[in-house]
Amino acid sequence: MSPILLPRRKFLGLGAVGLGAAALAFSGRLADVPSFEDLIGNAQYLTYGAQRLLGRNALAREFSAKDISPDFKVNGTHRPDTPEYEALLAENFANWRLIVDGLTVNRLSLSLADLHALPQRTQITRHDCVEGWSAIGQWQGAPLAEILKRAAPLPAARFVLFHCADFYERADDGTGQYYESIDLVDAFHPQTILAHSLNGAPLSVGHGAPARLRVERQLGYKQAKYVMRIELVERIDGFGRGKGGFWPDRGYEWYAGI
Ligand SMILES: Nc1nc2c(c(=O)[nH]1)N[C@H]1C(S)=C(S)[C@@H](COP(=O)(O)O)O[C@H]1N2
Ligand SMILES: [Mo]
Repeated sequence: MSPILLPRRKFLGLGAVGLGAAALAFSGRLADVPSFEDLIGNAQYLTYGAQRLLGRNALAREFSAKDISPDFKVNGTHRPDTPEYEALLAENFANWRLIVDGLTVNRLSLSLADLHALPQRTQITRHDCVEGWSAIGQWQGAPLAEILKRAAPLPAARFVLFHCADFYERADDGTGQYYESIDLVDAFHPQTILAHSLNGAPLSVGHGAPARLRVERQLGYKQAKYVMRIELVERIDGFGRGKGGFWPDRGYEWYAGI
């Protein structure tokens, strides 16, 4: 086989999720499935593999306006209890800045107006929490792909980490700040957005104001609220307790595919 064929095929695969030229730099990494075995447990690796076979780029089901749940439960943190968050909230997030950094060519600092000025996507999807409840809501925000394209991930980047404003607990080992992470396949999935609105209104504090992740092929705990910083990293084992997220650190799977 010509050595040129394989990279080209990988690139064509990426095209299906709507990647631009920026993706070329890390296209080789995305297809490097076996290396995930080092980072996540064997059982999870099987789940991850199965999802890949079924097509990680497939879309989550979208609903119509009549399906929107009259009540969308607030779960986890209801209001981050830090002076920093209270100060941002008091100014209606005028001084909030979303930092995008780590393994990127450009470090971004985006205001809420910047987030609104990016290309937008609106989607009506179902949120499934492991605790056994679901709710359908209409989310609007900027595709994470649009944000990442502007930051331009370096070739070493493999995961996208979301640092949140809230401490869900204050554990003795210093962990407890909410965080989550996804891989680049999900990061560039067309339904993965940084949402600023739910059902046509700015996010309430309960639902993650001013911005939260929607990664629609995964469970509720992956939908990080109160996102303050998006960090591109090569490995996820250097954060929290090393499993890539607040709940993954406490026994839930890192890859929560649905
Ligand atoms: N920052 C942060 N994000 C979070 C949580 C949290 O406690 N803090 N809880 C998670 C869980 S378990 C669920 S089900 C959803 C709940 O989102 P909602 O409050 O908008 O329903 O947020 C997820 N994201
Ligand atoms: Mo949840």
